[in-house]
Amino acid sequence: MFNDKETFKQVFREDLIGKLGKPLEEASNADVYNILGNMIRENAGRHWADTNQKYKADKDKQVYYFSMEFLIGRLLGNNLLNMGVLEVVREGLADLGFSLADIEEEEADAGLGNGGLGRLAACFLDSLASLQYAGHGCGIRYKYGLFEQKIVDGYQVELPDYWLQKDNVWEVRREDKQVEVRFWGHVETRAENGELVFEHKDYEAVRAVPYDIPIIGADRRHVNTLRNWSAESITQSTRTFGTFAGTDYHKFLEYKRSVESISEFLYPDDSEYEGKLLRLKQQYFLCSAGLQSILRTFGKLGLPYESLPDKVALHINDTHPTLVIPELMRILMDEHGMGWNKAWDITTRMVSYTNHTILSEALERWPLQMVRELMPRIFLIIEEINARFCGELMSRYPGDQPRIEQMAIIHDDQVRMAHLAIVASHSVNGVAALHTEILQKREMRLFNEMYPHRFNNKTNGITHRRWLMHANPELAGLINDSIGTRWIHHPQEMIGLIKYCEDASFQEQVAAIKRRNKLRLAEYISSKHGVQVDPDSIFDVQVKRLHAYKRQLLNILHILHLYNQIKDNPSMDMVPRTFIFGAKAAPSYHLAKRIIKLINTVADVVNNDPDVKGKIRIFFLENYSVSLAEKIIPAADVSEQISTASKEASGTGNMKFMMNGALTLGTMDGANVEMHEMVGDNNMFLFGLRAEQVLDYYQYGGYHARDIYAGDSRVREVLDQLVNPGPICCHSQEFDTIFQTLLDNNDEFFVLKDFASYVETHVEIDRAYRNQKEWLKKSIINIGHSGKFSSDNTISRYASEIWKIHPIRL
Ligand code: 26W
Repeated sequence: MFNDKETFKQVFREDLIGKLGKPLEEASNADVYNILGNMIRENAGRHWADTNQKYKADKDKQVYYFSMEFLIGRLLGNNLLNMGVLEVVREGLADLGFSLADIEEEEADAGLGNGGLGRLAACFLDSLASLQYAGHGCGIRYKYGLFEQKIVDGYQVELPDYWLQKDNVWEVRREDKQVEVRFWGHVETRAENGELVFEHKDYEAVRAVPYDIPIIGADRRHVNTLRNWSAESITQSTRTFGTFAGTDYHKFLEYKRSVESISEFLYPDDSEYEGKLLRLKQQYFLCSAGLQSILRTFGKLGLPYESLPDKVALHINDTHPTLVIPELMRILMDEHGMGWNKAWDITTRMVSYTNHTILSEALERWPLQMVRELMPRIFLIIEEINARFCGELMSRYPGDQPRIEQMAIIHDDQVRMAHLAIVASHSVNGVAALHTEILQKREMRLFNEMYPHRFNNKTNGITHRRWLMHANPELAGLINDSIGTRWIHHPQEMIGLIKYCEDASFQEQVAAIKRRNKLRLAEYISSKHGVQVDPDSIFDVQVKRLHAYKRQLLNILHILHLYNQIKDNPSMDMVPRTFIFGAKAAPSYHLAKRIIKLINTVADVVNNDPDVKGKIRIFFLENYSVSLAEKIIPAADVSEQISTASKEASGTGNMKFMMNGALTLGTMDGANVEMHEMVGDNNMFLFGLRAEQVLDYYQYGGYHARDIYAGDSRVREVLDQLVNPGPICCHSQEFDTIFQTLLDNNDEFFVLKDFASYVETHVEIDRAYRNQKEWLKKSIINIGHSGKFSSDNTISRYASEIWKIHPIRL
C-alpha cells in the first residue's frame, strides 16, 4: 500500500480531498482518524478477500469462536502495527502536523465485553490471524457496550456507552448474509414415512444481520473475520402481522422494539448469573444466526454433511453460547433429515468448551419453562439429550441415584448449561493449571471420572502485539536492540533477555523507559484529578472488575492501616507509594459499589491530609477500559493480583503487567502459580492462604473472622474506622455492609485471614524497591519469562490439541 512516508503523505492528502473535500489545513483529528481508518480497512479488504478465497478453494478447516463478548478495544494502532506501517504513519502524520497518539484517541473503545473473558476472546482473534489460522469470531453487535463509569462524590454512576455514535470505520454490514432466527410459537409433531417430523409453528421471526470486522494478522496478508450479529425486524414479511395497517401497525412497532432490544446492550454482570429472558434471547440469537451462516458457507463447498467435523470446529467461550449444541442438532435433523445418532456424533465431534470460573453463582441454569416457551424445538432436543444421558448414567452406575441427580442436565426444573456443554463437547478446558485441577478434582469430578480424556488445560495468554509492542513501544524497541526481532514471532525467545538482567546499562534503559511511562501516566492522572503525581513513588496498581473475591477491599484496608501508621509516626520511613485503582462494579452489585465508595473516601482523606506529606497517594481512575489499561500497565511497578486462592480462574491482567516489567504481589491463584513456577520466590511477592487451605476451610469450616478482629489490633482499628464516627465514616452507615460481610458473614473471601501476611509482604516490597539494581533485575527476569504467556502459545495449543487445525500459508 504505502511502504514509505512520502507515499503515505501523498495518498493521505488525496484521500482527504477526495473523500471529505478538505485541504489538510482544515482537517480535524476526527477527519484524520476517519480517512486513515478507511484507508487501512480498504487496504486490508483486498487481503481479506484473498484469505477467504484461499480458504474456500482449499476447503480448509475453519474454527468459529462463539462468544457473547469480544472486548477488542481500539483497532487503529493495532491494525497499523500488524500491517507493518505503524512507524511510517506515525512519522508521516507528524510531518503533516498531527500526533498519531491524538488520532488514536478519536476512536471509540469497542467495549463489547465485561472483562477477562471478553478480552481473552479479543487476544485470541489477534493470535489466530497472526499465526495464520483459519479462525473467526462469532459475536453480537451490541448497540451499547459496557456502561461508561463516572465517579460522582465517590460513587459509581453508570452512563450508556453509545460507542456507535462515531462511525465505525472497521465494520462492514453484510445485508446479503442475513438469516432468520425464530422464537416462541409451538412445535407440531407428526409421522412421515415412518419418521417423526417436527414443525415449528407460529413463531416470531427476527432478522439477524451480520457486521463483519476484518481481523488483520501480523503478516498483514492473513485477514480473518469477526462477525457480529445485529437484530432487526422483518419489515417485508406479512406472515406475522398481515398488512401493517390500522391497529396492526402498533403491533408492528411493539414487535420492532422488542426485536431490536435483543442486540441493544451487553449485560454488565460479570460472574453473577441472572436468569433474564432477554439474555437467553441474546444467547439463542447468537447461536442460531452464527450456525446458520457457518452451515451456509459449508454448504457451498458441496461436501457431504458427514464431513462437517473435518471442516468446521465450534468453540464455546464459557457456557453462554451452549445453545449451539441443540441448535446444531436441530438443523442437522430437522433441516437435513439426519437421524439422532448421526447428528449427535457430528455435533460432539465439532464442539469444544472452555470453562472460565468455578464460582457457583456464575454457573448458568436456565428455568425449564423459559426455555420451553422461548425455543420450543430446542427445549425438546435438550430434553432428549438429558434423557439419553441419564439413561447412560443408569446403565453405568446402576442404582446410584445421587450421582445421577448431581450430573443430570435437567434438574429442579432448570437446565444446567455447564452439564450440557460438558456432555456434548469433545474437549473441556480450564484456563490455568490450578483452575483445571480444581475442575477435575472437585467441581466437575464426576464428569472427569466419566470422561477422563475430555478435560484438559489451556493456560490463558495475552497478545504481546497489543500489550507490549503497541502499549509499550519503547520497551519493545529495547528488546529488539538487545536480542533482535525474532521474539516478535517466537515470543518465548524473550527468555534471551535474562542474560541482561544484571547488565547495568540494560537495567538503566529499562528504568528510564519505566520512568517515562510513569511520567506519561502521571500527566494523565494530573489532567483528570488536578493533582501532581510523584513519578519517583512506587506505582502500585490494581485494575480489574470489582468483585469481592478479587479483594480490592484487602488493598484499601491495608492502605488505611498504612495511613494509621503514618498518623502515629509522621516521620515513618517509607518509599512513597502511589496506589492506583481502576474497577467497574456491576450496577446491581451493592457491596462492590460500596467498596468503590470506600476507596474514594480513603483517597480523599489521605490525599488531603498534610501529615501524610506525599508518602501515600490514592487514585481511583474512572472508566477502566482497554485503552486506559494500555496507559496504566506500562507504568506500573507493582501488580496487585490478590484474589482469594482458588477463586481467580486464571487472570490475564497479571500477565500483561509481568510483560511490562511490573513485579507481582499476589496469591497462589490462577496463572500466578505458573508465573511463580517460572520466576521463583525471588522475583515475586507471594502471600496468603493456598488454594487447598481455602477449599478445606469451605469444606470443613474452622475459620472465624471474629477471632482475627479480636486478636489483631491493626485489623480492629481499620474495621472500626469504617463504622465509628471519624474521617472515614462521617455520615450515615455507608460502610456497615462491608463491616458486616467481614464479621457477621464470616468473611467469605478471607480478607482478614490474609491481612497480616499481606501487610508483611508490602513491607518486603518497600525494602526491595530501595535496592534498585535488585529490583530491576527482578523486573527483567519477569519480562524475559513473560513470552510464555503470549496468546500465540495458547492458541497454538488450542489449534493442535483441540481444533486440529494447521497454519495456512497464503
Ligand atoms: C452469566 C454471567 C457471567 C458472565 C461472565 C458469568 C461468568 C462470566 C465470566 C466467566 C467472567 C470472566 O470473565 N471470567 C474470567 O475469565 C478470564 C479469562 O479466562 C480469567 O482470566 C479470569 O480469571 C476469569 O475470572
